[in-house]
Amino acid sequence: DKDDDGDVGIAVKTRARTKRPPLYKVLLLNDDYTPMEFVVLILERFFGLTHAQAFEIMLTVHKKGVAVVGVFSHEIAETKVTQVMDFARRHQHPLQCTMEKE
Ligand code: NFA
Repeated sequence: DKDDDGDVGIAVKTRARTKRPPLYKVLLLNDDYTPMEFVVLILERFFGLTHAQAFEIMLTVHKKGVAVVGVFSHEIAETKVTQVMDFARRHQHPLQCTMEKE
């Protein structure tokens, strides 16, 4: 109370709101031209996958059209997308990589 503080008031508790930052899926899209080995190389180089894991995800993209290659914070996801798009462009492959909020 706003008087002289013997404090006879109502205690109102607020819940500690711990908001986790949103996560983003990084997606790789199929196309008809990018060589399979090039996609495998990208997955090894930028996503730290083993050759076997990289090959498996590459095949999933090839067969299904798209696959999630990893889930990251906004900043890390953006970096991965940029690295993949730059590397593909430098090698003149049309490979597309995007991100979306989980
Ligand atoms: N579809 C491509 C091919 O047959 C391979 C590919 C896989 C491309 C995954 C892009 C992503 N050469």
